[in-house]
Amino acid sequence: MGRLYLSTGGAYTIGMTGAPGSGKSTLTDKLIGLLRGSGNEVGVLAIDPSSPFSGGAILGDRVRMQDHATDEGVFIRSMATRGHLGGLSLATPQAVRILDAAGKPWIIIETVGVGQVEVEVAGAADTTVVVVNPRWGDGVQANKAGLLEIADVLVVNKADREGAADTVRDLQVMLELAGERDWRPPIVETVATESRGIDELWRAVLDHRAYLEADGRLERRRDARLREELRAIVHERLRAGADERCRGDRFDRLVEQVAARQLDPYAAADELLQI
Ligand SMILES: Nc1nc2c(ncn2[C@@H]2O[C@H](COP(=O)(O)OP(=O)(O)O)[C@@H](O)[C@H]2O)c(=O)[nH]1
Ligand SMILES: [Mg+2]
Repeated sequence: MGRLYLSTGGAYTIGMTGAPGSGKSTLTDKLIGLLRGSGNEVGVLAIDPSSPFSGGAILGDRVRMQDHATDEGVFIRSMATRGHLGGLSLATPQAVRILDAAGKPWIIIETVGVGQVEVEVAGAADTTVVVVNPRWGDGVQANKAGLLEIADVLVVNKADREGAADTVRDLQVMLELAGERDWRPPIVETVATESRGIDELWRAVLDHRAYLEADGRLERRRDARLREELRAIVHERLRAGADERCRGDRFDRLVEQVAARQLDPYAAADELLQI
């Protein structure tokens, strides 16, 4: 991973997040089609927070994007989040980095926008697209989950269903209440299954990219991310080191001494932390 890093930096990442079933994979599939149509290669990382053995969503993603499965210009990787050392927040940038080093200029990261870590990971893309559906309260749910805060582009997918206009209005009101921002997230209505609104969605992504690239914002965003990643790596190593110290004979002996009131736990910790 260390060596790969030096060959990275060429990719632009797009995060797709929202509730399960909101249409992220279908939208991703359409965006892949659009990008391939203009000769661009694409890497896709579909992150499923459940176990690889429960299958469900991962199989769903595969089925949804199978049109592109045999296209050499597209690389789709489904990734379960369990079993990764350091969890999602470390595993995702690593996986993105591989696709980046492989020369994919566009990388789409699909994550379920449920849970703090998932939302953080989704917000770590260059452009974050938040997908909601026309359902009473869907926008409110997204707001509660912190998704509106990380949204650069808002999508009301399944606009073929009743209430899309109401949901757009709800989102507008919530954005206004959230106060002034340099970038006002555009709201795009889509019907992914019918490829409707996909061009508008892509236009919104490109507009946001142009905005970021205009005066060093993209660099600052990426710097902040690197800072976070470096911090996470150090945390992870220190945590592993701590686990290492908290087992074995020396640890057992100290526990006994603490239990016998010969030593207090703080002094025992001091001793464990000495080299
Ligand atoms: N009616 C309608 N159904 C859609 C639309 N987009 C996706 N779906 C369906 O919604 C379901 C979930 O879609 P999927 O892309 O797997 O959602 P994900 O879990 O967010 O990735 C699938 O059955 C899709 O066919 C849409 O715009 N309109
Ligand atoms: Mg999906």
